[in-house]
Amino acid sequence: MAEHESLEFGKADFVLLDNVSLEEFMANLKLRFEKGRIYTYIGEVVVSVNPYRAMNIYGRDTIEQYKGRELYERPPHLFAIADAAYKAMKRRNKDTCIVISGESGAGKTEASKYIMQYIAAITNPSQRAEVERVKNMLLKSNCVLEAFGNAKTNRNDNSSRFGKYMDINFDFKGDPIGGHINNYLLEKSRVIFQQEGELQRCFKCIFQLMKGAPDAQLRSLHIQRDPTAYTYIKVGGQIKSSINDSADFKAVTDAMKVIGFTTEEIQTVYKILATILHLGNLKFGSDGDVTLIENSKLVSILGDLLSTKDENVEKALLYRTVATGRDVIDKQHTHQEASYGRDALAKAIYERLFCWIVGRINDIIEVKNYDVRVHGKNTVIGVLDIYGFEIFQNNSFEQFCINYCNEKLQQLFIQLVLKQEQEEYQREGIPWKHIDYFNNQIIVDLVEQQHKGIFAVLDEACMNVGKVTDEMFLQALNGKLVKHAHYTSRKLSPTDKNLEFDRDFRIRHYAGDVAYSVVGFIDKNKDTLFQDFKRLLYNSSNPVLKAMWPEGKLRITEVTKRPLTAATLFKNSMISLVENLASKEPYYVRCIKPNEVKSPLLFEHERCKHQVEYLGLLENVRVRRAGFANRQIYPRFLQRYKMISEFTWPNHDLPSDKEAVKRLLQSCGFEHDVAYGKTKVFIRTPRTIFSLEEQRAEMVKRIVLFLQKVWRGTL
Ligand code: AD9
Ligand code: MG
Repeated sequence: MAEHESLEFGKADFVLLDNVSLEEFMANLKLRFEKGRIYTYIGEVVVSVNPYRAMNIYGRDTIEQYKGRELYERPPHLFAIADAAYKAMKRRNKDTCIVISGESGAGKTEASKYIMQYIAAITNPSQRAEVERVKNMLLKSNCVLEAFGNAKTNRNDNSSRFGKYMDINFDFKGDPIGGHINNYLLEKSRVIFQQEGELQRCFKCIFQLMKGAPDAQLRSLHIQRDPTAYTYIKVGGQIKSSINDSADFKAVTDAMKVIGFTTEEIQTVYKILATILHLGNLKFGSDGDVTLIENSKLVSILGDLLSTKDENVEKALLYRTVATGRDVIDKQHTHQEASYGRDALAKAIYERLFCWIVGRINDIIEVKNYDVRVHGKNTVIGVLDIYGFEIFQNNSFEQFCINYCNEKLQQLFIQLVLKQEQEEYQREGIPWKHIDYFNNQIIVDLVEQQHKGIFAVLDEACMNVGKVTDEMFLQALNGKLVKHAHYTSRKLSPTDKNLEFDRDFRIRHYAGDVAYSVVGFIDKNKDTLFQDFKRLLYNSSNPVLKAMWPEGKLRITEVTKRPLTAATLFKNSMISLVENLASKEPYYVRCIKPNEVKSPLLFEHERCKHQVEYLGLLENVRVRRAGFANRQIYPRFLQRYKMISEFTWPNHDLPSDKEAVKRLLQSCGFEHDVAYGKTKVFIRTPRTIFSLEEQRAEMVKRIVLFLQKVWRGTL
């Protein structure tokens, strides 16, 4: 427990509060925020409040202060938790993970970067060139992923629009030797549309290209510097570039080079961005029954950028090849289908580009030539930085997935921190007053349960052969979930003033109520991209582009399988993410956003209180306070510490190991700080463990000296 700070900064660990009440918790959080102490512990959990200003607490000297130290020795910091995860990994050969959670704009991505910087700074003392190279690439990959996966939203100027889980692999010396990134559902609808009237922008890389690329490069891409010239990115209304776009373009391009992207690959990346901008400007018209492209000049630009013939581009935009029995025919799109196809193409090539970038980074950073027999066990630290819970003016399928993901992570926190802990005390017969918390499993089930869950109902609607509308999907939901305590809609609660539209359904999430508009759910879930586009891209003479679209190889008659829906893919990826995290030793960073206006001075009491409540922090303090920092089964405890007591060294004659441990702890004066369970001894404060460790080290030294004397015959 961190007690070393002066009380004028408040309590460094919420466990030390005099009374565990919401008022005291909030008062302490506020005091610390105002005094510039943005981190506070709950045992080993770090609570962080976004300072919204540059803090001088991440430099080299601070890193040195935390390196190799125990949590309680220094003021609370992300570095301490990173060090704890690192030590657990190195000393005990454990895979660990750091789960960073909190709502949009709370500081998760910044925290994940500081954690990675810390790990990079404390490893590889011998400056091995290969390890330096890996570290550099791991850090540089952040810059590239942020450019392609982040965007300005009305909640955060640099909002992650994808989820990221990064494993860092270590060798037996504890030095990073590689890594792997898993990315989760990119909000690709942002490519073609950003909510109007808000501070929303398209992905950062688009603006970086426009502002930062040299004239010649832009000319070759047929791109103007003026964002208002492009339909897709001017929808949001906020088209001002940010100050950094130009410098960032250079930094991102350099980072891609350092990571190992070839010149051709980098050029293709920017060609794809240009393709998207041009696609947005493509207009369809009609001549009688025939659908036409009005600005056909763009077709030849697209042909040029995609390294394919103009007529192929035109055909893919206007026709669809369909197999009817044995015949294959070209069916012309209606005006509406053509527009749909164009937008689907823009979104799909962006998403594919993003996944390809992640894949390329993985190819380069993955651990190579590692032989367990030579190098020992390869362990990992995983860092999870995923989109935070969000509520916009208009919430759609993407927000639904993002908020479901946050429900899953909250459930993991409950499982690991609240539930398991209490269950163990009960199992072991330790006197325990149960601490109540809201278990959100019911909401997780509401979304993911087979047959009855919202995803299942959505998938069923999408399976129907006939035309199913979003409204029909809503009706199906209303029918299935009429009695669910966390679900409602205008139809089910006609007098509810907070439900504005007929098209909305509302979920009572653990973090608050969110109304989702069903408009677009069916389309986004089906996520159809006409096969013709896949073939178009696969047949490009640009090998990089071609490699991104391997499925374009299939002829129309060979495509039989219906692809998995977006919801099913996302659900499966979340389930495996949670399984992966649960298999590691978890460390938590809980981020809080102090205000909505990005101010370093404002601590909005109600906003913060709401977050503290839904993150379950008070319950966390209660469990922690009533709980024990360390537990060990009796034989293992004895094995480690028996030498520090005359009653147990070298062997004990007590009736059981439990009795022996009792006697040992009594003789050392730790009786007040422990409890005896059926199979384990529970130790309340870490200090007791450290003290036992010190005494053990001292005794081991003496025993070794003694034995040396015996051997030398000098005793
Ligand atoms: V989202 O779910 O991706 O929309 P995050 O990731 O939680 O969100 P982010 O880390 O991007 O939020 O933080 C938002 C902004 O707060 C940053 O761009 C910084 O301007 C600011 N911030 C966050 N943490 C710190 C910090 N430790 N020091 C200084 C910070 N500024
Ligand atoms: Mg983020």
